[in-house]
Amino acid sequence: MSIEKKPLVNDLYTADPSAHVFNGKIYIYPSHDEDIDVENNDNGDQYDMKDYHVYEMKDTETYPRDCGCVFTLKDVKWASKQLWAPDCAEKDGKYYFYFPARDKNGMFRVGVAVGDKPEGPFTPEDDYIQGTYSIDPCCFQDTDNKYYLTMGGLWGGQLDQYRNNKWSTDNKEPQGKEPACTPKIALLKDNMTELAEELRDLVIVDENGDPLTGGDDVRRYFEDPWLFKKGDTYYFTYSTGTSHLLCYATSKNVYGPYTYGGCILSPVLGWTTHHSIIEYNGKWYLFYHDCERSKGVNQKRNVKFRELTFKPNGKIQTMDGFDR
Ligand code: FUB
Repeated sequence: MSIEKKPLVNDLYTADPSAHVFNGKIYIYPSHDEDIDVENNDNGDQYDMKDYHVYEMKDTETYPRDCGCVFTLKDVKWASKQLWAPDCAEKDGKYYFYFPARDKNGMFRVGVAVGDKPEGPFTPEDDYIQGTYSIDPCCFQDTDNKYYLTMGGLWGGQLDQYRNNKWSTDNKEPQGKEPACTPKIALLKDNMTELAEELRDLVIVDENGDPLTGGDDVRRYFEDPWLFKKGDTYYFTYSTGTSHLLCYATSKNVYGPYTYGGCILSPVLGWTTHHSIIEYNGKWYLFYHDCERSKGVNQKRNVKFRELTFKPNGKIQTMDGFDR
């Protein structure tokens, strides 16, 4: 029986799956949701994660193996709480696990932990990556072997409190026709643990080339950046948060601007929607989460995957998040 669209992990709650193919196997780097019943708020306090597990899939027919806990909050010197959506990249036989957490001042930053194997364990660096802020790091390896880090999330993720990489509580989420907040992107240094440049705006534009606006909540970026390349086209994929969609935008330049392309997945059960996309054995797959196992409790999520279809013109076929 196919395991597509089924919860892949059934003993822990898992969310925010970043999938990668390393050494011919699929590795999933998810958040580990705590089994807690708490009030929800817009600050995301209900997502109070304290460690990470990594999962290994030997193929797309077999449930993943839990490779165990790869590090905990206590191992991260600079962090105070909330180990949110991570990602992982390989370079020269070393594995770099990128993760967001609140620092001791309550500000979200992105850290990195280094290991020798895709399944971990990973040792967190003593401090967060200087110049980073907000949440949801995604590390993209380009075909020229340059690596880029993208990040950003509104509300609890604090992206709306920044302009030109400067933080102020005077900065508010753009409304109406104001240009939307942009996710951020920067080249990584060769050591993979530092930014090679300041974070840049990754601008998403509409069919007329105009930046998406804050009021356009079915298209504008909210959180959950993912970047991949198909042929000579970069696909930037993301969640619209408040409208609960996974969407995509394309560009011929890694820095953008990216032109909005459409919806990948309609809302799933639960408030958040979060994903990654990989090519494996000639097919494309969407990894995502919903709240099926907890019957809709937002902070108790489960990761899933399903095949993704590209049309001949490069457009992505929209799928129904409730089609199980
Ligand atoms: O898991 C905590 C947060 O929820 C993630 O960082 C967001 O993308 C959303 O899925």
